[in-house]
Amino acid sequence: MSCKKYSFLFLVTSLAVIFHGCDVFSSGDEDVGAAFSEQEINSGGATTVYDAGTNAFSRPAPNLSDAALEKHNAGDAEFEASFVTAPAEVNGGLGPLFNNSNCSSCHVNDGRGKPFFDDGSISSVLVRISLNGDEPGDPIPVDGFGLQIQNKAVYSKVPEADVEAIYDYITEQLDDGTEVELRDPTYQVLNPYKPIPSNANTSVRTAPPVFGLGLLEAIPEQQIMANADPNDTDDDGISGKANYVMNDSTNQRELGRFGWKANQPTVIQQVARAYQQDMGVTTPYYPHDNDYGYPEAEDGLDDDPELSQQILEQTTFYVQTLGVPAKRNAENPIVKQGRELFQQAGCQSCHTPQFTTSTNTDIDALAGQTIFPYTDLLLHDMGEGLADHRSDFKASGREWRTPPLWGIGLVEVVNGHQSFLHDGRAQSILEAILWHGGEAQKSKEFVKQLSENERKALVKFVKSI
Ligand code: HEC
Ligand code: HEC
Ligand SMILES: [Ca+2]
Ligand SMILES: [Ca+2]
Ligand SMILES: [Ca+2]
Repeated sequence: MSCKKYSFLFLVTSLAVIFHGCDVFSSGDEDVGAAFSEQEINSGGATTVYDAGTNAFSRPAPNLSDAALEKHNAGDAEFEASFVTAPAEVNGGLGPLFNNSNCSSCHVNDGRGKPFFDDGSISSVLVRISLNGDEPGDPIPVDGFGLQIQNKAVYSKVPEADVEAIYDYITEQLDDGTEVELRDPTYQVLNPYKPIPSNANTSVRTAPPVFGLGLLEAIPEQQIMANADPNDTDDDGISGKANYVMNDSTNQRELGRFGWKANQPTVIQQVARAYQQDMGVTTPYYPHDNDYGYPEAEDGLDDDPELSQQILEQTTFYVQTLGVPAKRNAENPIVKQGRELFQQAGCQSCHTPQFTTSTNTDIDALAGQTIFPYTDLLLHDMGEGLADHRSDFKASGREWRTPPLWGIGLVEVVNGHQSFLHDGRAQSILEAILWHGGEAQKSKEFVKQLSENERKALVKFVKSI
């Protein structure tokens, strides 16, 4: 090979590097922001998985031991298992009242449920009910209905009620004149088996994704409390309040972390509640049918608990050890610009980027991981537009837990729809942002005055998380 050719090649390569460099480091005349670190790209630390397809939420954490992986796989099968009317040889005990017959029909592909079908009929959502109003307090069950409406029942039994959504559309005008349509739902409880008291409050919830939950459970409480500012003493307009909820296995109040109002303290309690309330399946954790004075909720069989402690623990382990998808498009300059705008808008006051899990965890693979979930796991007043007027322990009728944003850009490919916020009303990231009010009003106003390109950059960043 001649020397000439070599230097020519060298010239071409260095030019390419220079042009590539320009592309990455500048857009117009401004610096668009720093590169993402290796740590930030691996959102789940050593539990990170590199799959941006339909199975992105369904991969086991790659750092599980062989024994842990075996338990995870057993739980995977349980998560998919459909339950049937008792008595049955396998997976008996469904209902008599229930919302769905398996976990994965609501948490589709370990992801997000679809809120309502186009005709307004219910899909993978559930409706909480209680006598609570706006003021914080322990949930008060409604006689004959309890704390959740079961809209299905096994053969020959009568479900509690149906629920339907009616969608209206309201227009939000951005500062540059662009109009964005927001889907505004009204819910109706239809055909109750007996009248529902007029002072009962309901709250519609969609099924959130279930990966990375063991990591969120392993964040030390002090790290979460360090961001709490319930009386807004630093006067930045953001409070951040911890929910304290009942741990039914210890009968102690504990920090709530799971559910849209952080009303569950641990993954195992959330899963045991799902078996009991969503599927009507009893476990040693909740050995009784979900009966609150409605005889149809009893199967009359002496078969409780219908599910063993071992299976309950396997299913719990499964959701605790699902890996977190890696950040996508980290090299894209627009994504870097979007991160700057995210910070300028103050989104990170609630969507806290980073935590490190405890070094002392029951599950080895989850210990000491630096993670990027983009949630503070605290409650915030989100304004009247999102209020459900139904309190849940310390959460008022206007407060919601900041949801994690990791993987949110993959919902479309995993679930084939985009439905965001607690009841799935928002059909795009921008719509979700425009519903933000209350403590997040300033962030929303900031987004409204952005140019079209800046809005796109912000959304592209959120979708890369
Ligand atoms: C009828 C639909 C439905 C079924 C069936 C269902 N879930 Fe859920 N799941 C939900 C909804 C809705 C929420 C949010 C509840 C809330 O905010 O109050 C949820 C929340 C959760 C959470 C907390 C997630 C978070 O980020 O806070 C976990 C874990 C979970 N479910 C696991 C399960 C498991 C395991 C099963 C099966 C045993 C199951 N679910 C069955 C709808 C369902
Ligand atoms: C005051 C705290 C707060 C601030 C500031 C805030 N958010 Fe949120 N965010 C929340 C809460 C709480 C919810 C859940 C509300 C609900 O479901 O009703 C949420 C929901 C979302 C969702 C939907 C998540 C899901 O899982 O459905 C997105 C996307 C989002 N926020 C992005 C942003 C962006 C971008 C900003 C900055 C422009 C921002 N948020 C600022 C608290 C905040
Ligand atoms: Ca049962
Ligand atoms: Ca009920
Ligand atoms: Ca504050």
